[in-house]
Amino acid sequence: MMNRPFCLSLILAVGLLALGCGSPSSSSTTGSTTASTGTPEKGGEKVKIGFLVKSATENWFQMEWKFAQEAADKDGFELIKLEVKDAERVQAELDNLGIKGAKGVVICTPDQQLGPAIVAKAKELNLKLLTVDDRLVGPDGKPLTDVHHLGISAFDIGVKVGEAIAEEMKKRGWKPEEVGACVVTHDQLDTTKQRVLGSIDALKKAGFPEAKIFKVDWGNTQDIPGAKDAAAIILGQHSEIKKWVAFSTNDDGVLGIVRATEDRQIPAEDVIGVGINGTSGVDDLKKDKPTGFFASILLSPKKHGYDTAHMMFEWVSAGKEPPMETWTSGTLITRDNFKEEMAKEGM
Ligand code: FCA
Repeated sequence: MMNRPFCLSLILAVGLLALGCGSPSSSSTTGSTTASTGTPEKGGEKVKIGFLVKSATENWFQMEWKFAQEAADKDGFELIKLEVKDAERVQAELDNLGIKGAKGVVICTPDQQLGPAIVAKAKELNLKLLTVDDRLVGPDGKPLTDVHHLGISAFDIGVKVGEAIAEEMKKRGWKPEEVGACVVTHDQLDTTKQRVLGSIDALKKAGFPEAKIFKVDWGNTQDIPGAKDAAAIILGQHSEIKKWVAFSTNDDGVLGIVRATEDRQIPAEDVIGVGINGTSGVDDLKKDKPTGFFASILLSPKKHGYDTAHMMFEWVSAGKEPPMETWTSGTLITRDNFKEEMAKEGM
């Protein structure tokens, strides 16, 4: 039997908890946001969900966060947005989420190889885990298929890029043998490898000679200046080639290649660059004068941001498990249709 003073303090403690006292204070981490409406969790505190991305400066991830925040505002949970550039940040921010009492995390990892470490940490902290964009892999390099994931159909989207390039080459009357393909890639990241393989496959099917496809590694910091430096190497090695097509894992890679062609005074009409994402390439499509950035495959940051955050909320608050795998597709956008297509995606 419980003694009377202990029993009284227990009742008091339970009462205080019910009033929301003694619970962890609301977030003070940089970039974290508290939704303003919605249903509070038991005890007066909102459900907390982390949304961790590998780059806070890339437009794509800013858009994912924007849409994830819309889900948080609608569903009434607190979204904690954090950038995780390396293994150390991933561990530290997952620990922070644990301290804050978060119930789940959506993550685009900076390194797929962190798979087992992320899974172990999430388990230790009792965080439900959903990966977005870049899939976790195990020590054998194979995807961790028991971790819920939402990503793009990488190979198929790469094919769309290759087909768009081949079609535009035809329209411009280019002969495949007079053209070079400049490809900025990072094969260690599976989604990148698949996208590029898809584009190469489509180009080869359209008669593009494999020997004229020049690949260069983007390195670990995948930004526009990095892609530009990488592309400059290829363009410098093949100054005899006057017409270029350009593709990569995303818009930033292609924008880097296009900027490198501009540096070498290659006219915009002699360059056909097709990106993926739509989120940063659109800035070139908006310019008055066309650049070498001809088109992009617009993905859905809404599905990748809103849907993942909402699925996580449903999982932690109502036990509704998301599908193990969700694969999204994309739509070709050019200067002609980008406004309508982006409006359809809420952008
Ligand atoms: C990867 C890329 C991003 C975006 C996303 C869907 O994470 O690095 O640019 O394409 O997949």
